[in-house]
Amino acid sequence: MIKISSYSLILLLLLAASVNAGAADQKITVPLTFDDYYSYEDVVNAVKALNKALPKLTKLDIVGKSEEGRAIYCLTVNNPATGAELDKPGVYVDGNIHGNEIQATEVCLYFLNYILTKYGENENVTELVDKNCFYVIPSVNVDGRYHFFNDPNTSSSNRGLRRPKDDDRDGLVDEDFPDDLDGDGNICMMRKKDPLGAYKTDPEDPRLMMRIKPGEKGEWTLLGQEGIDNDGDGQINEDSEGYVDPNRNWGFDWMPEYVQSGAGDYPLSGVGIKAIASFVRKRPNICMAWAFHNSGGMYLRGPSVKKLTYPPQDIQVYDYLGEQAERITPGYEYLVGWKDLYTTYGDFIEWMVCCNGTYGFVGELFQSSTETFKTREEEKKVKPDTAEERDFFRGSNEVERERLKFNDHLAQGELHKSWTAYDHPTYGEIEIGGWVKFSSRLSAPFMLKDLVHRNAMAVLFSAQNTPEISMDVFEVKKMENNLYRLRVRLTNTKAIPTMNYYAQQHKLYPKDFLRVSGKDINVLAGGKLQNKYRNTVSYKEHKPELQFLFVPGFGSVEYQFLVSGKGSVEIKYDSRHGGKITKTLQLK
Ligand SMILES: [Ca+2]
Ligand SMILES: [Ca+2]
Ligand SMILES: [Ca+2]
Ligand SMILES: [Ca+2]
Ligand SMILES: [Zn+2]
Repeated sequence: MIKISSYSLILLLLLAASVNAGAADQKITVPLTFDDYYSYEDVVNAVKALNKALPKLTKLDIVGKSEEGRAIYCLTVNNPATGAELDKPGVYVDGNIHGNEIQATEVCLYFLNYILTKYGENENVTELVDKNCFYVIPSVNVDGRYHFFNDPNTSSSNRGLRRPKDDDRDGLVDEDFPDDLDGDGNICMMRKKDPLGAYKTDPEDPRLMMRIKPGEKGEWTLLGQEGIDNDGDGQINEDSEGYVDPNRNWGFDWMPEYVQSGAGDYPLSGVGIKAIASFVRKRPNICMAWAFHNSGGMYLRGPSVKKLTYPPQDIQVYDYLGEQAERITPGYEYLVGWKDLYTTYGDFIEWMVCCNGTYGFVGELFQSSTETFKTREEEKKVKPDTAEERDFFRGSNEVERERLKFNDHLAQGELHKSWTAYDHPTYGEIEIGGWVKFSSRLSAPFMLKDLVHRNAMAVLFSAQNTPEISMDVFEVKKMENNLYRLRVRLTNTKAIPTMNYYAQQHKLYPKDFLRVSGKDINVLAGGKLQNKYRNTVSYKEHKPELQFLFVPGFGSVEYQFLVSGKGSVEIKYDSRHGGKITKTLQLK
């Protein structure tokens, strides 16, 4: 009897769940809106809605599944009328590889929504979509996103992969998460009144504490994040989810856990990470990659370690794109990973650049400096200008006081929880309070639209600069009876070369080729035309009909062929990143 009733209850629950899922489906329509954050389910419904609204321009793939079996979606944007996917420069964009960095997904969704809804209306966008193929994975760490929305968290928890790991080596895995003691959905901080404590109340704002000076009397001891000792081992919150950092688990310059924390057991051990790697490897046309994160207001390029160098010609390309991105999003800085931030091993963008030969940027969204409550004049007196000043202010109450004013007057108190009494099983009488989950690294929703638009435009600028190649047979000269001289020019009107210099240096894949062929012709000689006026040519010794080359950004290359015979001649250019062009002509 009990069995039957609980069974029917489950059925009812399932039914209710599917009705709800249907309702959520209907809720999200194109154009998407960006006035609040999308949950994992919302993201799935959003990419489905985009795919459904523009079926000719889009293809929706499940790239793979996560550790917990959630689908990782990629929406591919390609106009088949202007060519096949792999024949066009590929631009890859993803976000939310760190589960808590949720607005990175909104940048991806905004970018998709923008190019798809403006297609056919806006000339620049139409041109951009016709020329490129876009691969957009809005949420990489889908488990992290799911748990960030659905579980109590800080703004920094649920970053990693859901690969259980015994952090405190007690034989149990993930057995002591922080606990939402007061049940408000956030993991905040705990403090206890203590005359021997190292902190006292900040006289300017009693919600803040500051370190006591030597000799001063203390008032508070900080007890860390909200939680209890779940496994009774004497420690609190010592073993929560994971930890494998999905952005330290890639295949280039991977280092084990004792060198790089969060590395995982071996490269690409994350199941979703491996699936994305395979997906990318099947798309050799990708020449530009973006990965969005959420801390600091930066456009970062590699190298991510000091010992690695990029060729200077690649750095010119990065500077061109990075400096423009800085202008598009005022306040963001274009920086170099290892030098300006810190060394990382096994990160995604470095894998894109150094294994796949793309260009790549990490977009670190969110700047706390935009959360201001001051006039410009007042702000100048407080806001740190230089990196040294920023370091000085970091962790000081100067910045925290400003954040609290923003919380009070622009978010009406929703970002910070006031200290409230709680009876803790281990610590006794304590207080719980501090910043809530949807604060700190996340823009207040009213600021979201500006953030996603500017960052999507930085991606768009790089996509406007993927190789755009034209072929010009600028001379067909009859030398004598059946001997002809052909001169071919390949021109790139954009900044990104058809093969980056790092990929050439490390022979990551074959160069572009230019092939001259025809049924009744014979290519006697062929090579790069160094100077067309002085007729200097570097002839290739073997197989002169097939030339290996690349076309630099904002530049051109010229080739010369000596051909005997007559009739139809086909000249074919084939490039991973620059597309394919074929021209035919008649020798007579
Ligand atoms: Ca453990
Ligand atoms: Ca763990
Ligand atoms: Ca414990
Ligand atoms: Ca334990
Ligand atoms: Zn991140």
